[in-house]
Amino acid sequence: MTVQDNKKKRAANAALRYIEDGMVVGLGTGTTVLYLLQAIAASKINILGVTTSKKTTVICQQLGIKVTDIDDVDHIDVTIDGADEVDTYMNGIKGGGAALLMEKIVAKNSNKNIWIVDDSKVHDTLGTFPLPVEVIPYGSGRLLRKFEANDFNPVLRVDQNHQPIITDSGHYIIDLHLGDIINPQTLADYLENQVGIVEHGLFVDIVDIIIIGGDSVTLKER
Ligand code: ABF
Repeated sequence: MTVQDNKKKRAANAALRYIEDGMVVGLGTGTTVLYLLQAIAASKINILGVTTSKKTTVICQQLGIKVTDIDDVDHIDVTIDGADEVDTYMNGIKGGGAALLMEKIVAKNSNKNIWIVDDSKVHDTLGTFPLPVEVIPYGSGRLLRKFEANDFNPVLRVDQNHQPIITDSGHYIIDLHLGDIINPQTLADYLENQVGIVEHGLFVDIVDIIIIGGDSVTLKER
């Protein structure tokens, strides 16, 4: 196991303290969350999971973690997810795993949101990680050109066959290579007003607690 994997696992294990028997728990996507799912399964804590991707649903089924659809619960006690980048204001970029739309739907419907990250994800300002934007395939070429005109350095995310990747919801992902994002909320407001954009990977004022796996575990709380 690499040093970074150890840090991810440390953060994931520290998140267990926020899960109690009988809770409805939003379950994120990514490798750090995989450590969390393994820890939940090993702990025998009885939860009802609401997943953020088909990938996470399959892992839960393999581990014996009960899952249900978001529309079949009246609340989500806590959601624990990863992130691609977090800043010192507790804003984040998510979507590296192409799950940002369902992640944001689950997060926005959760009583509490916790991110588990390794310390390589923490930066003073967002933007080191390219910002994923989920778009409708129809007209995505025009959006690409609009982003290019704005100097957003957009790249349509493709698979190993150079075909556009298709998200669980049937959309494309365009990654914006922006450099430092000085005002995430301003950029979020702009993106949310562009026709054809389904959702973006800026998570502003959403998370309550960030658990950072490093040489030890650090908590950041809003
Ligand atoms: C998820 O966490 C995704 O949006 C993001 O890609 C992932 C982080 O991945 P990992 O935990 O594998 O570093 O929210």
